[in-house]
Amino acid sequence: MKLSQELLNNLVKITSNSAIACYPYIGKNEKILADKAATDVMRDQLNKLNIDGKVVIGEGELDEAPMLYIGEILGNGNGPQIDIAVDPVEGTNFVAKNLPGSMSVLAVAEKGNLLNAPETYMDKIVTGNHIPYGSMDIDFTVKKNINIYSEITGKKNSEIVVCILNRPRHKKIISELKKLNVNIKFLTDGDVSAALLVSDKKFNVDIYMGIGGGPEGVIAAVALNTLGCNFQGRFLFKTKSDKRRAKEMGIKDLNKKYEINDIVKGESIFCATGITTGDLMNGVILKNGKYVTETIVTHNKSFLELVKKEVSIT
Ligand code: VTB
Repeated sequence: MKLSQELLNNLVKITSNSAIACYPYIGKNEKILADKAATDVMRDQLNKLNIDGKVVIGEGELDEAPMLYIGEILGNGNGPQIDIAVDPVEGTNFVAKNLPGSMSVLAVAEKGNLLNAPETYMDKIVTGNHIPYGSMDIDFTVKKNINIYSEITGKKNSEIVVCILNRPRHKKIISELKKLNVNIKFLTDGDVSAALLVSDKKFNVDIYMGIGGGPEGVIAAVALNTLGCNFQGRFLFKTKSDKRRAKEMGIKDLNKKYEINDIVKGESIFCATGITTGDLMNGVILKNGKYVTETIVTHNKSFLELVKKEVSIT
């Protein structure tokens, strides 16, 4: 394996430590400080790894440093060449307000195997591995997608749960879902974890849909790939500078619909550590002077699927 078990263990430690770095900021209404604390730890610890890494999904461009920026080189250079996607704090508002569901996230793939994506919105549709590939499509109407889902699963509309970000841009989709008598799970933020909720029946989410962050879509796709779920997305480029930036990053067709295989290839690892407790995992706990964290990990080549790992750090 090119991405070793040692690398995986190190990544778990890094997201754990960046989650712990946020602990003092939970419920302090300081989302910028929380993000900076997590980012500093993530950068510092990634730089110590035996990797020749490059950030392909980050939090902005060079001029927006100190965030981990697209194109930033990480690691000591002595190891595998890898592409890195970072989201030091997914759900900064959740940390600031002490609400459920914030996490610290890293995803890696062999060099050239993770989509280089700009910071823009993405229209997404995500379903679990019980739905055959290609059944549903972001270009179908909401009604058609729901009908297809209902036919495949035998569920009535009133038994289907669709998860979507609660945003004005989704007014039309939401009103169609209501008309169809489909249940809605509204998100305030955090569509990386929301996309993963389709992966297991216990989360009671059938479909994730709507417009969220593009980087978050790419990161979620790494985990969904290992889990055998379906993900389709299309970037939305509004301004001229968005479009120019996308072209510079190698995106030729701005209207392309991305399937998982267009986003991540080869070996990949996804790691997410809870900061505040959410649907997927517990948040950071401080007990007897030790921090205990919970991380979910996927590694497609070792068939590691949503394994939870606990790390204690004194
Ligand atoms: C989502 C959500 C993120 O951004 O991607 C969202 O998952 C999209 O942007 O947690 P808007 O808030 O502008 O709708 C976040 O909320 C923050 O990165």
